[in-house]
Amino acid sequence: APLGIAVIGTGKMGADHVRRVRDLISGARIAAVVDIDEARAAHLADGIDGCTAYTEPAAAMDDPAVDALIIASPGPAHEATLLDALARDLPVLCEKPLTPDAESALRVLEAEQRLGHRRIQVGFMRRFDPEHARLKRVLAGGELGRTLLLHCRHRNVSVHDYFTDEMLITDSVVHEMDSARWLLEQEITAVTVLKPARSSLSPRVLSDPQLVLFETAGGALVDVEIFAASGFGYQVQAEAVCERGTARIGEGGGVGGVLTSAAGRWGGEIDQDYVTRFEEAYDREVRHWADATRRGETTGPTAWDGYAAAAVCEAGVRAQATGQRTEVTMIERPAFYA
Ligand code: ISE
Repeated sequence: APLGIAVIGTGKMGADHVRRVRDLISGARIAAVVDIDEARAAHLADGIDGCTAYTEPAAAMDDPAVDALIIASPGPAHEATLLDALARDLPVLCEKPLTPDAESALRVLEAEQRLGHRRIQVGFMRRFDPEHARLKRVLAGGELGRTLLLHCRHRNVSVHDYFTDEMLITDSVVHEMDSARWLLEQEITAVTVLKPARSSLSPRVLSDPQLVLFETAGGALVDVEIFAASGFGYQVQAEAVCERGTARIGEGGGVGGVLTSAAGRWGGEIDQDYVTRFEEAYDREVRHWADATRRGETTGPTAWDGYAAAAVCEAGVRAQATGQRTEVTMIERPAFYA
């Protein structure tokens, strides 16, 4: 029988995962959708054979048709849902962030360790992006030598009115926290945040753009430009500066990176959104998770990766508020996650 998946939280990302599982993932089906907005869940469920709508995550977990969960609710709701899922030994693909802070992430880590086997894959989708995977292979191959610097740019077209300075760190730069840890295979030890003059075009509550600097355990430096209301496009770029050369991704505008010449201009289109820029990454991520789950395995980014990112976020938020270089506090990596 196909893997019965419940998608919890049917906002932009959750609804996209529902469509993805329904249309693209063989061996899996949407058995349930959950949203606090009852009408929204019911409307989504209506279009899918054998799919039940719920307003409570636990009710979906107790549905015998549900074998596994995709959590795409807002970050603050994740901890309770994850603990309920672990109590039932249900496999989970949890959108980032694992939880919004290190303390709650640690509680999730401890619960998974008590269970005795991994059940959580965290949705750091960049690890499944073909460009990021190629960069990872180049750096891991060792021909360029050690990576000394990683320059990152992360630009969104715009953000919701409820977006805050803090969310620039916890919602957006959290991706660079994971990709830097993954690409460099080092933990992040300290964070500094600098703010240039704010763009007069950015939402009034936001100091945008910002520059976030990570120091790593191996002595590398990572600088991240986060520009949430760039107005022009969705861009994620990275350039590793290594002892014997550089490696860089994200130059094409996404959308296949086609370069056109016409009407006295050259260039190409730029993606406007992460749902399209990382479409292939999300497809590969969910397929990878569903396939592993059907084999009874859990692979991909771990709850430890989610915890480490949460610990760096905490330092980042403090660094942003104080203007001071802030060291990251985290526990030693448990052998369970070695
Ligand atoms: C959003 O939540 C994401 O995860 C996107 O990848 C990121 O670019 C955006 O800034 C976040 O708000």
